[in-house]
Amino acid sequence: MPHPSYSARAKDAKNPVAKRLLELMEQKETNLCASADLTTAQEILDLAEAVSEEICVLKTHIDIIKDFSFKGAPKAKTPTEAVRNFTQRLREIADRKDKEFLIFEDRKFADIGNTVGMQFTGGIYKIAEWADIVNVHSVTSYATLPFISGYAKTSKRQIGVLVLAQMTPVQLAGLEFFNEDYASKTYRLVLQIHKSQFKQNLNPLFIGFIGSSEQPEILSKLRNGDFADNQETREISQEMIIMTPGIKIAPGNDKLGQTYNTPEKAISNGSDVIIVGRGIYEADDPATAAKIYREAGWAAYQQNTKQE
Ligand code: 5BU
Repeated sequence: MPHPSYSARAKDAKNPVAKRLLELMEQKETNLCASADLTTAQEILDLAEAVSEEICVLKTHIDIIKDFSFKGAPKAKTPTEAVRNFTQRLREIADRKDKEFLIFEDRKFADIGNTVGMQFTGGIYKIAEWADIVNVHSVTSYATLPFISGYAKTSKRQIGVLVLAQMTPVQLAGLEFFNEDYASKTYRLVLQIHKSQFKQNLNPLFIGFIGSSEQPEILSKLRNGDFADNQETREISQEMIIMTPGIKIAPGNDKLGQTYNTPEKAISNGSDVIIVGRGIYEADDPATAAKIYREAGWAAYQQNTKQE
């Protein structure tokens, strides 16, 4: 079944980050998120520059960076200042009008609310000051969300939260943790909170899910709202943006269990944004690789979208 376009969904999106992302995807004609899993600030800034025209989102793991120095960085007296110099520079690259993209810190929060509060706003990373999007594990989201929600209400920065309904890899030591029951519970929890935040005139925090194309039937159900218990919920779930890691043009596995599927498979089963790490940053020419992934993702989107 063809899906509504990103721009049609942008009109209904209640979270400003979701709205901005959907608009940006349509304007830039890209549903590609590059995952910058590099360990020096300079490499990440170089990658961000190289791929900025091809992407709608850059995904980071701030806690894998071992060196925060970069060319032209102001002098930093403390680790917190060194990190802030880097995140400010990254934001400058992300906010350039013609090449804009959003920043997604893939922190996968999973603790009690008080601890997540400190992880989100504090430490040396101060994620809340620079990330547009963060993600949380569904299994602890009941505890983490009130904090992020409270922060979003008082802060001027807008934030969107993705919840892990699935993960890659799905199988861990032969046990399937991320099954249909897990995805369905995640969906129902997210939609329930999303609707109640909206009805209370709060900015809903959720913008969608992490979904895996390793289990395409579950991904499709997330997209089509098949886990909804009524029509209203089903319709609202069209706003939810599904992002999918584990993407490579050549499907397969890595040595540590990561599983790869193609951009076409992810998008045709209902994903909105493909997340590509090593397929881009390990390529001889990351800009060209990003262009190839962007074109593959965009062609798949056009094939699976209702013509307006
Ligand atoms: P890769 O090099 O394309 O395999 O990198 C995938 C990235 O996506 C990497 O940063 C992972 O931490 C991240 N990831 C994932 O692989 N699976 C998941 O379910 C989630 C994130 Br959420």
